[in-house]
Amino acid sequence: MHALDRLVEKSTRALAQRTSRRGFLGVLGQALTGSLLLPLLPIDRVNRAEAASPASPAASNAAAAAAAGGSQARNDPQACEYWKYCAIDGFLCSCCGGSSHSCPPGTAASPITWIGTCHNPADGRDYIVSYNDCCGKTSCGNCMCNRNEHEKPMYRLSRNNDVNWCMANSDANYHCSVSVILGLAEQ
Ligand code: ABN
Repeated sequence: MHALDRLVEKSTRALAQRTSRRGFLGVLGQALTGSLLLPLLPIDRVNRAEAASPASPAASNAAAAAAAGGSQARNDPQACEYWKYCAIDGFLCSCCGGSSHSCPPGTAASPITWIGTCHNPADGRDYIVSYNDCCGKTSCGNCMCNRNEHEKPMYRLSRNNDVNWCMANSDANYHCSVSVILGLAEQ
């Protein structure tokens, strides 16, 4: 017989002599009883319950404040979440001495632009928005905002914002970006 077979047989016999069938069944029974009782042990489920329904006033106040903050930002021309900025990419001119739709003094709007369609939560309508870069000064550096809703890849240039649209200006230095409403988007 192969030496390995002999070794396995010997150790199996030694194990069988050392353990009784009753002892084995006892250990098996203990293990089964333990695993059946495990789910009955007290477990702290408070966090999961709170996540499912924020019953505490503090939790619901925090949720309401976050929602209010979000809607406030959608109406703030200096916030990236402002509704008209849905496809903007650049420094907000409203943080650079201009407004959401007008270039700061000393800069000129690019005559070529990219466009987007943004939803106005105030009246529930969609608007076509032109994004113009303001040119003629070095980068403003304030309120960088990059949103890409409905943006198209580079082969649809007029729907892409990753372009310096100051390229057609006599001074092609990019300063900041504005968003100008062109009209209602027809369905
Ligand atoms: N259209 C904003 C912009 C300007 C310069 C470089 C990339 C994007």
